[in-house]
Amino acid sequence: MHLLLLNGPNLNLLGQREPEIYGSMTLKDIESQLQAKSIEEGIELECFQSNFEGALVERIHEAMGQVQGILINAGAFTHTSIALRDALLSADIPYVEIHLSNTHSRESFRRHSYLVDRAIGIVSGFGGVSYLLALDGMVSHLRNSH
Ligand code: CA2
Repeated sequence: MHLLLLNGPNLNLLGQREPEIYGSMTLKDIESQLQAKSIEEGIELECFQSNFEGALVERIHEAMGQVQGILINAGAFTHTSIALRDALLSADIPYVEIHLSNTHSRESFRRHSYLVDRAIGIVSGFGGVSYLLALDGMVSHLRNSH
């Protein structure tokens, strides 16, 4: 099984600012934790972060036919990007939406997601643990549907 972890804008700053909202783990910490779990499960995991919408769209295009599942924290693009939605849907790769914070307990504009209605599921509000739960959910989805 080959999975792709995508992180969107500003998530490269994790651990450096606003720890009360986003926790104190860096993106590298989160990626290492997920890599360790993937190795245990015999899964190949690639990680990619970008602050650019087009770069994320292109990474999704490259994943077509190569990866079986995408774990995505699209950051603020979650709430704005029809382009990311279109890329995910045209790639036809199952995906799980991830958020560190509980997007429903914050400003009302964070309650809308362009991705969630076509996601396998969403994990929101558990800090770095959201990513581990999303990996578990994706693996169980793929193992039970193949
Ligand atoms: O809770 C999440 O994971 C979010 O996707 C994070 C996005 C936010 O726009 C979404 O509504 C919810 C923001 C990521 C900003 O990341 C930072 C990390 C450290 C310091 C400052 C920003």
